[in-house]
Amino acid sequence: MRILHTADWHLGRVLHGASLLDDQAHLLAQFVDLARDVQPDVVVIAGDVYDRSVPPAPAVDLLDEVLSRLVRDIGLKVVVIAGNHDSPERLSFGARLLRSSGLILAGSPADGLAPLVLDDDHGPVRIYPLPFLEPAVVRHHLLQPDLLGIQAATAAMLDAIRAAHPKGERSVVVGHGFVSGGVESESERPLALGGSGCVDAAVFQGFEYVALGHLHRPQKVSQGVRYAGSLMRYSFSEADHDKAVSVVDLGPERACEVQSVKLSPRRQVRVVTGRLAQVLEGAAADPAAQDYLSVILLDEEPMFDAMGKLRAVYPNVLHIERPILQAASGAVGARVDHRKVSDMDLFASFFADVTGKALDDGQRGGLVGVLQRVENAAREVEA
Ligand SMILES: [Mn+2]
Repeated sequence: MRILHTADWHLGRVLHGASLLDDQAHLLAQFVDLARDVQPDVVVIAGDVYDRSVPPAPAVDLLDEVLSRLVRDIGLKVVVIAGNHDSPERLSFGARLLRSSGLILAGSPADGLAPLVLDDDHGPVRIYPLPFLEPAVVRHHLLQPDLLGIQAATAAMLDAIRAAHPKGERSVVVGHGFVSGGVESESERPLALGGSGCVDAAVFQGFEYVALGHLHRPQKVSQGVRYAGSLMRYSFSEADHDKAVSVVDLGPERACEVQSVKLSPRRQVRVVTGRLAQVLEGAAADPAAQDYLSVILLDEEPMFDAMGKLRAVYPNVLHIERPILQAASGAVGARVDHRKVSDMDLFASFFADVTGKALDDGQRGGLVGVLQRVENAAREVEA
């Protein structure tokens, strides 16, 4: 039994003002080719298909095209679950009609109890599509008003699945959430305030494979419990992630074999560090000058229009960071009322903010002269 596992496509995502839709389409074209090549028994997309509950129309169009190619053109079975970014109702529009075509769209916890049943030489395999679980929705669905928190809600849903699962048959769960032991990045939206969004990996005991979505770094949490990772890097905090999709081969026994396949992004999301002059100079020999960049500038001097200069050579610079300014503003500390600060102190603080250094005696002396001339000029105007 072969499963092609992917997650977190976040279609329609905007990174620092740049729409990533063309990049997503480029990667999904490769994904469709891969699916045609490896011929899985099922493709699973483990949630956060869209970036927003009301996705932009071109994102809906793209998903429509990719799903039609997989299901209609190649004849594959596809299981899609809603993640915490998706609207369960909108994502599962038409689900009852589409199921007979081989497309399973799961939005409600009830869908988790309606598995896709597949067969191979070793017998049946049941694929349980469990969307992101809101505890309130699970309480209502299972009529268990005392279920509090995502851990309890997930455990209860999995118990219901186990109770209905025929003994001796193999089973796969598709899920979306934060399973403890996984490593986070900056672009996953917290599932619950205060860290209670975490689910213990032990609740998945007994399933042959658990195809997870939510965490953006591809990773194995425990035996048979895996995050496929996101389609591409969705924040600069993911600049060290090697994105991939997982080809999972499930044998007759518990063990499964996983192969990671990398897709090639049209533009990479990465971080460049250096002084402005170095970065500008390096750009000429950079074959990937179209990448989406965050540039960390190490210069201490004030600079004019760094973004304009960088974009002349790296057109897709999306963000500039200057550690020296952050350090300086940290040192200035609490906000003060500038009307109560002398001109000298106000300028000294501005100078420290921009350069990270205090005014030296010579500079202070020079400034005293300038301030005096300004004051004299102002007095003359008043008189
Ligand atoms: Mn998510």
